[in-house]
Amino acid sequence: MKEGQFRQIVVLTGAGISAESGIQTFRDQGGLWESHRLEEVATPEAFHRDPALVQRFYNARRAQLPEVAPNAAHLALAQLEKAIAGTLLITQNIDDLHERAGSHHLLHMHGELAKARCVKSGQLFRVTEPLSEDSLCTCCVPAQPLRPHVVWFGEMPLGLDRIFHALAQCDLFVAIGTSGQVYPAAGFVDEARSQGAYCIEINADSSHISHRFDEHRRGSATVEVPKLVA
Ligand code: BV8
Repeated sequence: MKEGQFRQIVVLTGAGISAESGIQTFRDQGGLWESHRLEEVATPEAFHRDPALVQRFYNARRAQLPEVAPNAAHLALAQLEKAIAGTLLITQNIDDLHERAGSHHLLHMHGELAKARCVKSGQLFRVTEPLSEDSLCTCCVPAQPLRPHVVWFGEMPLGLDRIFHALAQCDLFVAIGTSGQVYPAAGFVDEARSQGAYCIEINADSSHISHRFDEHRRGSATVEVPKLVA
C-alpha cells in the first residue's frame, strides 16, 4: 500500500482469516456442530431450550484458543494500524487472535468467546473454566445464569454506531475471509461503496458479495494480506 494512498481504512474479517491458524470456518463444517445447524445453536431460543448444548458448543470452541496462534494475516493487520492510525478493524470472529497479534483499534461485532455475561446485569466476566447450564454470575442477588458474550442470530450486533460512522468516513474498505452470508456485516461494503470508498475483497474463493467489490485478491489470507499491507 503506497504511503498516503489511503487515510481512513475499515477492515472487516470473517472466519477465513483464522482458518490457517487452525480454527475451522463455518463454511468448512457446512455450518454444522454436533449435527446442529449453526443457526439452531447460536440463538437465544437455543440457549433457552437447551443451555447445556449451547454451553458445550462454546466450551468446545473456547478450549481451542490456547492451542492456536495468530497467523501472518493477523500480524499484518496489526502492522497496518501502526502504519495508518485511521484504521478500524471490525471482526465477525469471536476468537482472540487479532488481540494476540497486537491489534488495538478492534471491534468484535459478534462478541468474544473468552468472555461470558450475566443475563440480567450484562456484566462481563473472563471465562476461566468451561461453563455449564448451572454457571451463575457473582454480581446479582439472587445469582443469575451466565451466557456466552456472543451475538446470536436475531440479536443486535455490537458497536454498530461506531461501525456505520467509520464506514461513512473511510476511503478504503477491505473484507477478508468472509462468505458474506451474515447481515448486517455483509452489507458493510455497500455502505462504504455508496460514499466513494475503494473496496477490496481478499478471499480464497468467491463470496456472496464478491460482485460488490472494486478489486479481488483471490488467495489465502496469510499470503494476500501481507501483500496488501506491504
Ligand atoms: C441482526 C457469533 C437485527 C456466534 C455469528 C431472521 C431473524 C433475525 C435475523 C435474521 C433473520 N434472517 C436473517 C437475519 C439476519 C441474520 C442473518 O444474517 N442470518 C443469515 C444466516 C441469513 N443476522 C442476524 O441475526 C444478526 N443480527 O440481524 O439483528 C439487525 C438488523 C440490521 C441491523 C442491526 C440489527 C446477528 C448475526 C450474528 C450471528 N453470530 N457469530 C458464533 O460465532 O457462534 S455469525 C457467524 O457466522 C460468524 O460470526 C460469521 O459472521 C458467520 C460466518 O461467516 P463468515 O465469517 O463469513 O465465515 P464462513 O465460514 O461463512 O466463510 C468463511 C470465508 O472465508 C469463505 O468465504 C471462505 O472462502 C474464506 N476462506 C476460508 N479459508 C480462507 C478463506 N479466505 C482466505 N484465506 C483462507 N485461508
